[in-house]
Amino acid sequence: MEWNYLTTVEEMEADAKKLREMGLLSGAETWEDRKQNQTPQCKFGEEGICCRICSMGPCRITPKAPRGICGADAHAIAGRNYLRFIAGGTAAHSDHGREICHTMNATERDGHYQIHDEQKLLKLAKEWGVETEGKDIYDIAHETAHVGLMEYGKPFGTLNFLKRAPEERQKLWDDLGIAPRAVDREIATAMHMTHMGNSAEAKALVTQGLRTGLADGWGGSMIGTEFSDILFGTPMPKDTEANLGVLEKDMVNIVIHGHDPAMSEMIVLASEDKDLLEYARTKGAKGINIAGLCCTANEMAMRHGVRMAGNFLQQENALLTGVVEMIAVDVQCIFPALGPLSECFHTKFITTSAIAQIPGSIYVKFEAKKAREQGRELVRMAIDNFENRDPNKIFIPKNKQTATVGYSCEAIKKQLDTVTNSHLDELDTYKPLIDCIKSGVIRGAVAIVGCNNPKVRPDYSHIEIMKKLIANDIVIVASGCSAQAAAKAGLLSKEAKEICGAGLKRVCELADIPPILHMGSCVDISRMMLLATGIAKDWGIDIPQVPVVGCAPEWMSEKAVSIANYVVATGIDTYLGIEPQVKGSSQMMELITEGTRKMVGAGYIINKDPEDLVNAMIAGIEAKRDALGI
Ligand code: SF4
Ligand code: MSK
Repeated sequence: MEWNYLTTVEEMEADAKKLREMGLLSGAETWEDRKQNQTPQCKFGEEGICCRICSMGPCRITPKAPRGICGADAHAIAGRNYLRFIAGGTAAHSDHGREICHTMNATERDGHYQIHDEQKLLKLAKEWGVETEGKDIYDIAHETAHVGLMEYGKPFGTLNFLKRAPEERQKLWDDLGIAPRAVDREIATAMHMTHMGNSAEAKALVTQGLRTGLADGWGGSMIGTEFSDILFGTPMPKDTEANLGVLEKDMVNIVIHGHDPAMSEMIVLASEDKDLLEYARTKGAKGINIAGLCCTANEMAMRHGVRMAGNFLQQENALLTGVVEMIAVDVQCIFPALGPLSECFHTKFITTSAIAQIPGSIYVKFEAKKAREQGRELVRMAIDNFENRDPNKIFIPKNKQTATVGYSCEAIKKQLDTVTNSHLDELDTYKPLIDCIKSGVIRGAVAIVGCNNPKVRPDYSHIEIMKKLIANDIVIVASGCSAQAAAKAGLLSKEAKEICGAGLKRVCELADIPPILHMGSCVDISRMMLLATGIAKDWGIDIPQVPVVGCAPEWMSEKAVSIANYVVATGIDTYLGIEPQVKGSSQMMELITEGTRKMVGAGYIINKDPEDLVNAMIAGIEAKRDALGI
């Protein structure tokens, strides 16, 4: 039977168009308007050959002027810009992880934050050598948080989590000198190397890029993920819904946006408080509806089933519906445009972190020791704002899809156990998945991650690439805004098995999973590194041999380049639909595509055409299968 349940990109674009037209009546502008004003974009910036890291500049490279005033050539300038990009991304992910450590350090048995996964905490404490015998779980939490915090600045040694990688990888990283030391040390080294008058050699800059990226993926991000699981619970499959249709006309709508789950956790809890629900009713609302954007949405969807209003380029559209009483943000991927945009509506724009202070917002600094009360105050403020809606400005698109989210590594293994008649000693293994890959029932796996980018048609590449991969029996793990693109289309629903190849469809039926597994937020790409590691270890091969690749078809942020670097350094080829800004240097282009392959066994494959990109991925996976003789 033909299954015709997906929401198409055309339908999403029609919703966006209508919202934009409505917005224009209220004086609102969106990224589409601003993009037009920014076109054409600066070619020197696009090619990475503009340098402004000292005040002798800015210098830009042309055939007539092949060197900056200090003598830096295109390779030096593009390489330094690239490394600074990575350092920015690593800093953002890792500082997020550090904040979560502080939140864990603030946990108390009767406090605002508590421990929700004691087993995971005990396991981590043991891994890190924290004594657990006869100790209160909260003392263990605080000591483990201290060890986590030391990972950012310890003076000696390398990061603790590197020991989780396959031994071949660890040795390779040591031999190449890219095993990251403390997280902050690698970011500082990257900034120091790129200061005026230091490294001008492209290869040295790319090598430090790999080490800085590893400090993110096997450091800051992995800490963020592990500690979030301990604090808020390790995700298990949950049903939810996605797209702007999750906003409710008759309810108080609060949109949470950003990355750090600590603040939004308190808003979600407050929205369930009976007295606040009653208060909302006294104001004429039928209830309190929390909806998420970007990675905060992923965090809350996979632990609470909170519905997802959309991904990165949908943040303005959420406000344009005219029914958002409050948008509360934490850190990262927040458009400064939300300030002026919220003023076109009744929406209260709340910033909560000193890291992301934005004009036009109300700044409520979130503090772990007051968090529960602060969450309640914000919800109350949103309820009070319900009566200020302008009925003439309301349009809620109908489109929404069901989705199953929350496939942590633990959840994937648990689900796989349902397909085999595993003996107890076979539990906690990826062997059923490996058997499926070996037999060809599943050809391989792709990790699809990353943002939207106005340089390409939003969501189109994500969705088209995913559809073709699953039709070719390739299972997908997804995170971040890519996972939300899939959710909006309906590809995270179990029914999406109907558009899979026969092999993957059968696996989805047996394991009761969707063909695209939602693994969480951007920091949760660290989960994907552990998944690849687990498969390689259980298979008995090195990571680059596994028929698994990564893909970021619409990436835009510094964080994405940091991610791409740790994925490549982990030995996983990474397919990009947006070009890194280094094209002005032939050396840099060679280094990021082929040079890293010689070092770590993986590199970038770059193609702006989604059809060509997905075909290259399928060919890449088949080549890995051939090499294994399967
Ligand atoms: Fe120009 Fe060199 Fe200064 Fe860069 S570091 S701005 S290339 S003089
Ligand atoms: S939110 S980094 S736009 S994936 Fe993690 Fe989305 Fe990219 Fe932000």
